[in-house]
Parts: sequence; structure tokens; C-alpha cells
Amino acid sequence: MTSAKREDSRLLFGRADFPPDFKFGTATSSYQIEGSAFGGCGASHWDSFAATPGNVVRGENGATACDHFHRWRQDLDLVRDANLDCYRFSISWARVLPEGWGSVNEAGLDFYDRLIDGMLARGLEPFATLYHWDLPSPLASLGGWQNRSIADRFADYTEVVMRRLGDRLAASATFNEPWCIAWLSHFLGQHAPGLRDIRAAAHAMHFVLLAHGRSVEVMRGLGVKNVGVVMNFEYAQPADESPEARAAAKLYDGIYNRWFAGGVFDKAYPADVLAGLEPHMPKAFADDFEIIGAPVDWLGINYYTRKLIAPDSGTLFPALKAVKGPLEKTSMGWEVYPEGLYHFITWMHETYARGLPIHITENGMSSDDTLDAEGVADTQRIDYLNCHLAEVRRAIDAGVPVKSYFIWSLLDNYEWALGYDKRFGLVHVDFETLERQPKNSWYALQKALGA
Ligand code: IFM
Repeated sequence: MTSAKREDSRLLFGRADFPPDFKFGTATSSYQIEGSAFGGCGASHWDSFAATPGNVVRGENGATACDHFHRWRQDLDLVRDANLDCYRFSISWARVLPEGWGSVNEAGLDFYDRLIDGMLARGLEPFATLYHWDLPSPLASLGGWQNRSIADRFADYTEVVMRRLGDRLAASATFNEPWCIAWLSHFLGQHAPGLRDIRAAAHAMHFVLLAHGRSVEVMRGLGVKNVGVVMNFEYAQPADESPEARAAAKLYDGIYNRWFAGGVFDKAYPADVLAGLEPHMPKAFADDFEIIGAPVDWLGINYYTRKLIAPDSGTLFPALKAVKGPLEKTSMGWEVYPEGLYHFITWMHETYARGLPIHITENGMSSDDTLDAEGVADTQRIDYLNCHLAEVRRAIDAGVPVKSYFIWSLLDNYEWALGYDKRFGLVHVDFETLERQPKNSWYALQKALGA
């Protein structure tokens, strides 16, 4: 690869532009990179979802993924050599407890044990997430997130993991993106278990938060430090100036952005969303708010895009739809809207997290990256990082305690229902040979963050 090619776009910031204790990192998740066929990992609902025709592009699954299970040393070297400070990863429930509860797969815990020690040996801070969507199949058969007992099972799983690993983690999150776990997967049907059922969605939206609260309790009991939760937010803009579009955007914002933050930080759900969901909620759900609202130490924000929202035909809740917007798009078709990141950082700080440290736990983009003799010229990604980091800096200047920024993702990986086509990585992966090749964005980071 020629250095001239690598110079054609650069990151417009360095460490000196951020507070001295600000950290840079990159994020991944277990099912998307590890290879669930290896090391005694149990089946998850993503395996059966992917095996069902029509759910995932080409029926692809995470059986091999990036083979990180075997190549983790090389992958951690790539994080260190990009001059990053921390690595955010998730622990697969099905790898640790193949049945969801009961007997532990020691090889699974050993894997994470080695991975964490590998991070520490490379000077990287481990940021762990307990659940990033690979629910063990036996629990899915019992109703998964629709069944109240999932909260007890998640508490037990938390205990097994944290007793072994909790002493070496810089930060621990219970969940990645409750909106995806509940609404996207049980109402929109786009992720496992692929349901389109309002009762299932309402139950999942509550029980995922109950499980969060139970998990926090367990971690507090074990003395685990720096416990938080990672939520994804999407900027909801009315598609036009009509009162109907404004109301639809407000409701979208409620379901996506205010429900989960409201539960955790206010011990209450937003009234506008509850007006539609209450008939479908679990009985006496409000009695759980003391558990759900257990204090956390930080909030993780995942941010990618905005949506233009319009009313949809029909009267059934929520009667809204997203329409195509005019801004520049990524290969996911997502609009590039960096101002939304500033909006969420400042809004969450003022309204929900109220002074708690905020971590930007995911931000990044997919592009149709191609590898040629000169490497991967992912100029759009470098631009994307520049304009989103400018918004992070603006929020810090406005007084918000933003402590870190993680790029999604280290590697091209399994993008869920979209299979392996959508490339989010700083590092290109050839899914035939599994060879890794840093993209220009990786080199740009290495240079920007170098001493
Ligand atoms: O790949 C996902 C990740 O699993 C969760 N956050 C969004 C990413 C891009 O869609």
C-alpha cells in the first residue's frame, strides 16, 4: 500500500483537542465476530432466525463470522496498533451458559478470561457488555424477553460472568441497545426472534429493563465497578411542517429515545408511548421501577443517523413511518446527520443522565469498501468520523462530561439481517480467507492518535 493513498484523507483532530483523560476505542460484539461454531458455544436465537428463509440476506449466520475466537490476538494487536486506548466487546450468554442457565461452559469463560488479559497486556482498557443479542435458544423457547423469568436468568448469568471476569473490567454494561432487543425484534420483526406483535414488544420493552436492573443489583453485590447501560438513539425529525408529522416524530422519539432512558433514569415511562402500549404491558409493571431505576455509573450512547417521520395510514398504534431523506447516505441508506450526536449528548446529559459520565459507545458507518493493490480508500468514513468527533468536542466544550468515543467497528462483520455485505470496519475482512487488512481510516486513526 502506498503512503500517498493513505494521505488522501486525514482525521482533523488529535489527542490535544480533547481533555487529557478522554479515551478513544473501537467496539465489536460476540455474535458478529467470534464464530459461534467454536469453543462449545450454545445455539442462540440468531442461529434459528438466520436459518429461517427470508430473514437474513443469503441466510448468512455467525457460525464463523470473523473467526475472532481463534484470531483474537491479531485483532487486539490491531486495536493497540491503531493507538486506541480501549476495546469494547460483548460476552456471549450462549458461549458461557449454552443452555441459558445451569452448567457453565468453562471453555467459554476461559476464552473471555484470555481476551481480557490480552487487552490488559496490550495496555487496552476492557469495556464489556453482557448482552449484545445472542440469546441462548433454550431461553428463546421459553419466550425469551417476553417472559418475566428472563430477568432472573439474566441475573444468574451476570453472576457467573462477573465472579470470574469482573475484577479486570474498566467498565461493564448490562445491555447493548434495548430498543433493538425489544422493538426492532418483537414489533418490527427485523431481528431475532422476528416477531410482529405488540404484546410481545411491550413485554420485551419492560422485561429487558427489569433484567438490566437485576443485573446492576448483582454487579453491585459483587463489587463490580463502573456499571452502566448502552442505549441507541435516533434523531426523529418531522417529514414536513404538518401537526400530524410533528406528532408522529414525537411518538417515534418516545418509543426509540425516551422509553428506555425514562425507565432507567426517571423510573417512569413516557406518557405518550404508554398511551398506546399500556393495554399490552405486563401486569403491575410499575412495581418494578425501583429495580429498573437502580443508579448506574455512566450512560453509553450509540448514535448513527436521523429519520424523517411521517404519519402512516390506519389508526393502529403507532401509525407512523420513516420516509427517505435528502442528506448524504451511508451504504445502509442511513443519512449522515452529525448534529444529532450533539443533540443526544446534551439532551441526555441535561434530562436523564444529569451529570453522569457519558461514553459514546458506538458511532461509525458502513461503506462499499473494496480492497485493491493500494488498500481500502474509505474516505467517506474518515469524513464521517471527522464531523461526528467535531460534535463530541462541541458537547464537551458545552460542559458535558463525555469520557470516551468508540468507533463501530474494529472489523467488517456480520451485520445481522443484512449478512456480511455491510462493511463497518476500520479493518477490511475478506470473508473467504478471513484475512484482515487495515483501511485508510485505521491508518488515519493511528496517525491522529500517535504520540
Ligand atoms: O452492527 C450494529 C451493532 O450490532 C449494534 N449497533 C449498530 C451496529 C450497526 O448497525
